[in-house]
Amino acid sequence: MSGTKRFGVSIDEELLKRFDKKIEDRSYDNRSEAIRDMIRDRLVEREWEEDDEVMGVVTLLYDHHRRNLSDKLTQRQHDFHDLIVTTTHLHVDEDNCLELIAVQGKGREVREVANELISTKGVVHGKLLATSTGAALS
Ligand code: NI
Repeated sequence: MSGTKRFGVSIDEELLKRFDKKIEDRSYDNRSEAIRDMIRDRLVEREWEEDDEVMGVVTLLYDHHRRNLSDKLTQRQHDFHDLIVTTTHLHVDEDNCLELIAVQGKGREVREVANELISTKGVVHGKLLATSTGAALS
């Protein structure tokens, strides 16, 4: 990590008031950490836009009684085995399963595997959490 620099920012008073309220709601102790997080968040978005190496987590909620669904999801994960880092399966209750699938690869490939899994018929709720390898953030 490189050294820390301080810089001043001119900002509209009303906008700053709204910003302070927002960061207070999110439990930030100070503006600096909130601003650093916003910058990192934008940099991560940029990694995805630029099709850089990224990481993500796909969540899939489904009823395992649904015919062939578990097999289909497993097959799709094997189809993309080079992008899947790990999978965790939680038996939420007697019917519902939640899978957490960590994926790594180029932004476009990771989005593709996420879309393939989430759009599988029978998946009740699916989401892609888009994050980073961290290589460009430190
Ligand atoms: Ni299960």
